[in-house]
Amino acid sequence: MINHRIAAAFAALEAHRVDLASRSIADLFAADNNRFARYSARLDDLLFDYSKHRVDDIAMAHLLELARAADVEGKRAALFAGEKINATEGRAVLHMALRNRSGQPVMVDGRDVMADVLSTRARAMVFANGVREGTLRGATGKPFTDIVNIGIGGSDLGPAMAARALSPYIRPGLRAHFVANVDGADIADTLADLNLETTLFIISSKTFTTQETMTNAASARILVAKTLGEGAVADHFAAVSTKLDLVAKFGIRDDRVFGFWDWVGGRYSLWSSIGLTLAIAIGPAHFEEFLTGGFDVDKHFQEAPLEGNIPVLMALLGVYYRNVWGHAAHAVIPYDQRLARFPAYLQQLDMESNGKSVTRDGEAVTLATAPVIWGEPGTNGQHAFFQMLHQGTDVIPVDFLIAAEPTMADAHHHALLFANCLAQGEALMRGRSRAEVEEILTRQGMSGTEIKKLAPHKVFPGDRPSSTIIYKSLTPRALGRLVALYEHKVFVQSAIWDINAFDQWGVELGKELCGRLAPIVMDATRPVDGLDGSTAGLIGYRRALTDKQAG
Ligand code: G6Q
Repeated sequence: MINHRIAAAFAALEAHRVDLASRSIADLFAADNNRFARYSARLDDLLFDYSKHRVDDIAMAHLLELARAADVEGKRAALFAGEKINATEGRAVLHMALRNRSGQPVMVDGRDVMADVLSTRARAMVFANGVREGTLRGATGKPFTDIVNIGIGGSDLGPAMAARALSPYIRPGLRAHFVANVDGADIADTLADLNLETTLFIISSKTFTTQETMTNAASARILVAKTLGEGAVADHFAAVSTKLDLVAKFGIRDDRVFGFWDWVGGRYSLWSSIGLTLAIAIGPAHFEEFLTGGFDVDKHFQEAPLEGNIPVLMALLGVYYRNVWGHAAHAVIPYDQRLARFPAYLQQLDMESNGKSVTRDGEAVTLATAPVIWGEPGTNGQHAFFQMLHQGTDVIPVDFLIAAEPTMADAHHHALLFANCLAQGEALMRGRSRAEVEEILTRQGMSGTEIKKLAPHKVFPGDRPSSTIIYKSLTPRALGRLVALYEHKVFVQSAIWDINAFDQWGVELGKELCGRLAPIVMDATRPVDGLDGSTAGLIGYRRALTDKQAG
């Protein structure tokens, strides 16, 4: 049940929406010369521009009241204090400890965890340096050139996204690869061009039981043993996990195992030893800068007043469009090619965290929760799905992400990239009216009949909202800030919707059913009785296509 104050804030927002719906965003700009300055917030060089949204001071006041009514500040304090806010798993949520630069303790169950955090990281960084410098080598004495991270979900998406984002920082001669899918094509294609003698595998799995990761790890192990000999396994594997006993069984040497803790959720684990492949690739110093970027945002999130607090503003605008305007999707479009995997990373962060239908107390939610998060880099998207953003029947709020200057790329290209990014935000916001279209076509000398036919197709409704996040360049620290901003955005939304953002029970049923189906799929003599008609039919059809006897 949402409390009376929250209900009142939503009612006020609903009532005010009617008023705002009759005013265009362009009108809001016309009425306020200072709108850009007033509707933007900064964190060092990072600027969050939210002036192109359907908000005015009244809407923002209601949204901030909503945050207070939902006790976002109290829930934020509980998060940072290490309370077991992930109640369904009985866990604290303290990935912020991994990037804590304050010198202050971080308490879990009455114990400061910082000493463990720092010593584990120090060990991992020594290992990373050894691989980079070639003091740690493969079984045949050659230095490593290729690092293959085997992991999935939270043990893959973050490091893979970040390694791509920070590719200019990767040491020449080193390559980072990521194998996730149980589809054997993933590992086969990744290894096709690699020399096993110079390849290091890092098995990244919090639980060390995940089907996909264990299957890929076993295949890699067999291959290494077959090609280089069983004795080479110890030299070519390292692991990141919280389950040290299971890692030992796999045969990975103790000094090549890096732990983390159950208070680090999978999709929040990039900051932990799960970042090992990234740390090897970009080096410990850059990895530390990435952590510092996360800490910058933790400080900002805790200290900035709500009205200038970027993750809070991002969250409130998201709630506003989801619950007050009824928009069911949210696009994240980086005008930064190296952030190509950022939308996929955010899909997990946002949709696995907030894709819930019950409140923390287990009651049905009364408000819609996580929108569909999607996106691809600009300008590519402009030549694909932007048509729908501009003229489709659904309004999809957009986050544009762009650097002020390129990181090791051509300045001329970047100027065009930047202009494209701004042009899209402007076009979404301003649109083009029927009268404007008619005037343009008339000027082009088109006849009245032709204009009548063509004009409707050239109208852009406009008033389609977007935020722009701009940062100086995509450094490790800037990336750390971006990731942490979205983490806290997701947290604030969960606080308003009163849901647990840190469990993921919705992924379990499919795993369980797969456990039941896999033996039937593997053995064509097993009967399909008891399965639903479609599942049984599909198994039968596969058996027929693969020339096996239906059981
Ligand atoms: C993330 C989820 C999930 C998890 C993967 C991999 O929050 O829990 O994506 O990261 O299922 O799990 P392991 O690291 O345990 O292999």
